[in-house]
Amino acid sequence: MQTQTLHFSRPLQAAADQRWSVADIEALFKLPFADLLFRAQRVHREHFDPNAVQLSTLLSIKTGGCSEDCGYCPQSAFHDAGVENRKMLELDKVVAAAKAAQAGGADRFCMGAAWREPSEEDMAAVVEMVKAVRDLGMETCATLGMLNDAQTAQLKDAGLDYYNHNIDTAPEFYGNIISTRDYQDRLDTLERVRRAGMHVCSGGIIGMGESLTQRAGLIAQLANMEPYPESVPINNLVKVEGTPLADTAELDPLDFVRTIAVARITMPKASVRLSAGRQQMSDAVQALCFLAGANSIFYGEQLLTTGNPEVERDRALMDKLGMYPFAEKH
Ligand code: SAM
Ligand code: DTB
Ligand code: SF4
Repeated sequence: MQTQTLHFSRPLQAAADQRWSVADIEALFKLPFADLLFRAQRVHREHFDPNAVQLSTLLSIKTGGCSEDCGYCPQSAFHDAGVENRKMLELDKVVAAAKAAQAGGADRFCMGAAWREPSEEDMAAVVEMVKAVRDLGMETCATLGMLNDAQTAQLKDAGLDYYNHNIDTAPEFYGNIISTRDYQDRLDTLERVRRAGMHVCSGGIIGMGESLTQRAGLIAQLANMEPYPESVPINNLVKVEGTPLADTAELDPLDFVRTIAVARITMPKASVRLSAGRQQMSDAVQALCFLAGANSIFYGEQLLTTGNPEVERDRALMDKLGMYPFAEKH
């Protein structure tokens, strides 16, 4: 990648009414690597303990057979990725998984479902799950697809802390990846989540063949939300055999690190989560991601249908880097 040194008129911390242009963000991406990381690290240290990492554990409460055609996703009914369709997990299984996650050190439990949107019956079951996980004293998160106003109110009442709903990529690239919904559908759900008073968790996937401008476009969409999401998962595409994106060209890991840094600079107070793709990442690249401002990970052997590093590997990595779970020190 061609790099350039730029002097920005924009202060380090943009005022609330300032919007990030795609060009500004693209210029950040093109900074020399050391300048970009230094700037990201400085912003990170202004707002966070740089050695603490927040741990979220994921559980797929309803797997496979989804009616959306997201090109990256092994759970779409449009692709044959060998994922077995399962009915919704029973409440006791969810509670057992949450207790195990808590015992392992996770402070947030995220329940994911392969739905375009939940039905009324689905919602009744999820509400019970949210209440039960909350009663354990964990933070709760769910990702269930599109929601209407009644559903966001139900989740808020149940005590849901975060709702994850990714915008995934830039608006211009969205149609290349998904055809069964449009960008505005995602933005509408996020707006409803915000209005209902829950924390917003929204991010995207890097390495789907998007251009640098489109990568900057994704970050601009997130950073210009008012307010920007409290939690921003940055996923490295997990290439699953049988999905349309299985043969996408390999992303340079340093470009992934750059994306984390740019997210940190443009969304200084957000929790930036180093999300899918960690299993394939070396410890060195993950360390660079933390240096670039990532301060949250998915913790536990499994994401939704694909693998994540073993707990032992993550514990060893944190020890090696002198890092500790956020919940242990705060
Ligand atoms: N169905 C709901 C939805 O789409 O919002 C919730 C579950 S969906 C699996 C949650 C997110 O996982 C997607 O928005 C996408 O960002 C991410 N994801 C899915 N497959 C992925 C893959 N192969 N690599 C990286 N991220 C992926
Ligand atoms: C997010 O941004 N990444 C997580 C979570 N939010 C729900 C999901 C990653 C899924 C990776 C593919 C899989 O395991 O099926
Ligand atoms: Fe369904 Fe979500 Fe997968 Fe898209 S990302 S196919 S909506 S489970």
